Amino acid sequence: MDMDKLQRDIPDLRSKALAELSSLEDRRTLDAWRVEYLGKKSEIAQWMKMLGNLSPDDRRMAGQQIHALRQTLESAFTERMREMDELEIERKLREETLDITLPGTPQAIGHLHPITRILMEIEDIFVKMGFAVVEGPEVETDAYNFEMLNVPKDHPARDMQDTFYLSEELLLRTHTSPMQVRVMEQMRPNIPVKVIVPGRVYRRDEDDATHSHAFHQVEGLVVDQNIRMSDLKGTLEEFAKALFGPEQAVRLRPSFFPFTEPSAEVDVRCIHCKGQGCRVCKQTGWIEILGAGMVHPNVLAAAGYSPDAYSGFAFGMGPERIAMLKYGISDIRLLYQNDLRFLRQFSQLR
Ligand code: 2NL
Repeated sequence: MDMDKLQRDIPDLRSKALAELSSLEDRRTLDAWRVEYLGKKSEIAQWMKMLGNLSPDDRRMAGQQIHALRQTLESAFTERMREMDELEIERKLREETLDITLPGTPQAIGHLHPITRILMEIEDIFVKMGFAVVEGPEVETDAYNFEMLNVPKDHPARDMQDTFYLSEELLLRTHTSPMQVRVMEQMRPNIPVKVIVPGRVYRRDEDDATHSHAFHQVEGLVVDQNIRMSDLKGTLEEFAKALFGPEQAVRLRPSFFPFTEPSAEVDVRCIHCKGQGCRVCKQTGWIEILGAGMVHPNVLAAAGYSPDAYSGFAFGMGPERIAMLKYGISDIRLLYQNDLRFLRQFSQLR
């Protein structure tokens, strides 16, 4: 073996092998490279075999150089393998990626009915003022629905509040007041009585844009010693501000209900024109939202409270009317027809 030639061949082989190695892109050619440069028939292997022909000095020197070359090629090979494994993993990750940022299939989750939401809103406001919320039966007795509310059998108010009768004595309630009478009886002698009663009520009415044979009511009742008309007005003022905004004002106009004396219709500043006058408020600047009054002495007495020692106020409102005003609904029947084209308009409201 020619030492001089070997001195040229070793660096030549190194640069040729390394250059080739860096151009290889897959395992199969990489394997072929290993066979060619590090295998049994490789130049390096042949050189090793021929080392025996050299003088001891040359042999040691050539041995070291060949050994160093082999180590260089081996570690370059290992490094290239590792690089290729990494590329392979990256490729796999890229190809097998699941795009979890893709939006899912939306589920229709629905939302509350506008009447339900108004009821909950009204309840919230009165609960914050210390009222309890109670519900009662829709089937009532004539006694609780009429007699104990100062509406005897021959009273003209029975015409306006005609209802559906199940028998002489049993009927579908025309207001939620019978439950308030029951609460007064059950609470006695505990005062104060301070409740609101939301619920469905009935009237013998022909359905049209503003009437329904079944609708809702929220009534409130406070009974204690020294309850005055100013307590009623203050409570309703707070309610109006909470429901329609802090600039709201209320106005009481004299009216008549058989179960209150004195009685009043309660107006708020028109929520559309803010009191300027418009079609909604018929140019008055005011809109009626409820009826109220001081509990009639006969009603207090019927529930077992002496009118000399106790007084109270009561009010009643229709959530349908409030929803129609607030959302600009022109026909009450839209609220009962379950037409999704109508109802979906309320899905985004708070
Ligand atoms: C209205 C008017 C009103 C009452 C309801 C009531 C209840 C008892 C005693 C006295 Cl237990 N009054 N309720 C009082 C005045 C008016 O409702 O226009 N509702 C929609």
